[in-house]
Amino acid sequence: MTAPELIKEKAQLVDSYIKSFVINYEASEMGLKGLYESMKYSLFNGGKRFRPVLSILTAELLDYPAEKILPYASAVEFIHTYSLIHDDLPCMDDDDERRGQPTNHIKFNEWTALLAGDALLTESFYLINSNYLDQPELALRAGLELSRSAGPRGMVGGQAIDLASQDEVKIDEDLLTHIHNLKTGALIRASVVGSAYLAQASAEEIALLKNFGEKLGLAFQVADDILDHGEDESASYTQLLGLDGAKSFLEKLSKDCEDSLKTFGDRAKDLKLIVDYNLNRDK
Ligand code: GRG
Repeated sequence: MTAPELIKEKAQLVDSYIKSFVINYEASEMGLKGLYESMKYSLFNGGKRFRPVLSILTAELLDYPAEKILPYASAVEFIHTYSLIHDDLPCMDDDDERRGQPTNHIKFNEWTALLAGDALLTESFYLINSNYLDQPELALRAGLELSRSAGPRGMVGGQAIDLASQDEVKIDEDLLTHIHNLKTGALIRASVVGSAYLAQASAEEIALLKNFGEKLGLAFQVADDILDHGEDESASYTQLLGLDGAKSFLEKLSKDCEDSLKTFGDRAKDLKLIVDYNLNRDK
């Protein structure tokens, strides 16, 4: 199976699960109806589902069934979706388009977009807390990993440092890596590690997967910078290292990812496909 086929197959599982979950979003009250429409709009407008697919592949590597990890995988996607809605708001990036379509606040309005993001964030923990009551300790560990990765110690922190440093300091490679490890890398790492906890991974497996998730998270951002080369004015790896330098860095990170998977042998073949997909991705 090729990487795009694999991603498509697993992304369909995520889509079906999220669809079955948002069926609960039936509301007749006007304000609530708008809020739910806005949440659904951003959940279903063409995301690649990279993070939840990673959660599924991690679970499968550990012989934990895909269906059982779907609530956690979807929780990660809910957080990712919220972050994009808020990132597009006028007070942040002020973008009118995402994935070739109007951003949430353009399609609805600013307060609806703000609340849709808040609601997606809180729903992510509702998804975890309501679906893993049969393994409470592991659910707590997964929730801890996810909340750490999404909040001030992770994505929100990275976004804050990024915004605060834009006009003040010249961003060097160390600061750029720090920002991206938090802003992009942490959630990708949590999509792997939280899933590994729920799948009852051993301490040794968790350590290897932490390293894998961290390297893949940064590799995802470097690949993004390479794709955006020439389009974006903000600090990036291509700006700091040049296009060829960024490509070599991406190759090095991809090799590190594969090294952390070595112990798993052939069981990690699907995760290796994802590393390869990211190395060559065109969107
Ligand atoms: C607003 C708290 C808060 C955080 C925003 C994620 C983020 C932090 C900002 C988005 C801007 C950006 C380019 C971040 C880098 C991470 C990244 C490449 C996001 C896009 O992820 P994809 O490619 O998106 O997985 P799709 O559209 O496929 O879901």
